[in-house]
Amino acid sequence: MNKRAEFVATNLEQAAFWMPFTANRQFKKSPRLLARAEGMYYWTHDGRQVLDGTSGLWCVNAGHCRPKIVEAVKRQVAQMDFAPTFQMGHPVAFEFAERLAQIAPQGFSRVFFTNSGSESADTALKIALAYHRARGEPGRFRLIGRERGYHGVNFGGMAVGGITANKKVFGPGVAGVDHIRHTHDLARNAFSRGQPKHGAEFAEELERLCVLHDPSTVAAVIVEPVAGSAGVLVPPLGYLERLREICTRHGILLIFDEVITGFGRLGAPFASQHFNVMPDLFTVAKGMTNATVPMGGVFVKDSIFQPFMQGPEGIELFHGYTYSGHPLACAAGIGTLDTYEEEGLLTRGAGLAKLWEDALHSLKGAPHVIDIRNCGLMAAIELEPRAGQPGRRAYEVFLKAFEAGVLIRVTGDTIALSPPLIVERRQIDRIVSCVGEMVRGVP
Ligand code: PXG
Repeated sequence: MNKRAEFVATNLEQAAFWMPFTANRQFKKSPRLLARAEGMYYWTHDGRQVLDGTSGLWCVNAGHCRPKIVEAVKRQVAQMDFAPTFQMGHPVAFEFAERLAQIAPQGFSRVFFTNSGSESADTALKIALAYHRARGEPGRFRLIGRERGYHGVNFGGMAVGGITANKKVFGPGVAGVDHIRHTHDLARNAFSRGQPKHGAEFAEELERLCVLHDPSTVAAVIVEPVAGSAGVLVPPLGYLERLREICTRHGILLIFDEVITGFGRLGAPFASQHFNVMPDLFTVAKGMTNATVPMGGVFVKDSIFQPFMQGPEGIELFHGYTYSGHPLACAAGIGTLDTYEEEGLLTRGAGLAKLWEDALHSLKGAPHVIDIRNCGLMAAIELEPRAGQPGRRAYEVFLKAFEAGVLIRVTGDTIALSPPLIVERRQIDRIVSCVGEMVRGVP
């Protein structure tokens, strides 16, 4: 154990680090510490190998410490650590944006850089509002999200998000926000393989809200093509198409939050391509730089960008972050795209999806398992909650799996899986058999 690992292993109860989305007191009593990573694996501070079934937090799509990315970051940090992008520029940011535009769906010719998925969500909402104003429709101010949606933790994303725990102690939030219902429907769709058959009609709720609020007041609708944090909710067949139609009919912008689904997770570079439904804007982060350096972005269609360029001379969008287009992040991003391209990772999931689906669905019939969902290289196994202790059963599975050397995620009583896109068959088998064993082992 090195000195740093020794410090954290012995002193955690009084540690200064206020950990995010963590039960701090519980964690610090019995910490789980990761110290090294390579390819499909982490190693704990005491040297145990752990298979990464979650790509870190849905973000290390190419696997850990990939040489091209590491080299690109090293070169960049030595050459130019930081450069401003407000009324200044640097070549790496321009180059990365061009590379991104090349892999984006046709027509998404511009990208605005942020530093996280949360910032991307807030940026996309602000662009949507400003766009309508630039076109002379300033009355479009409403933002519509969806129950169980997750768009990060900043005020805009929190407001359109639909996970109660993430909102309830933070006040009234942003005005003019409403939500359509989620698409989870266990009664009709349990154990669906890929897109569930039932539920396209849930999109009609958008029509209902349009009638309620008057569609001419609605600026944008934001959804995750596949809801991630809420437990991998795959859109029912026809659902996204219906949302698209309703938005188009009423002049409402459709925003896809592709923070998880972007960069190959579903077997295509972006979910819009996988589902063949195009939004007007979409957000990314996570896999954009393989999580090596934090970064996010908002892609916009040319038709969204142009009205900004036709306004008065001067700054077209009063928005941006000190670190928008940070040189290290852009260098990491270029190294990431090189790696994705050389290894065909942005489409590799398509070839593995069936194997992944079959492996996961082999757990049907295991104790406690009430649903299994999958799409591309994402999956969820929903467990029946233990009476009076929601979330506890899945959390125990998570702890036991980690002890056994496999990292999974849990959200409520749902186990979520999203391995790096370099995953091999034997590793899929290991993840699934470990989860199966642990699920069978918990009361
Ligand atoms: N949008 C979506 C769809 C996300 O999944 C964000 C925005 C926010 O990104 P940042 O970079 O600000 O965290 C996310 C983040 C989980 C989990 O396992 C999911 C996320 C983050 C942490 C944990 O449910 N998604």
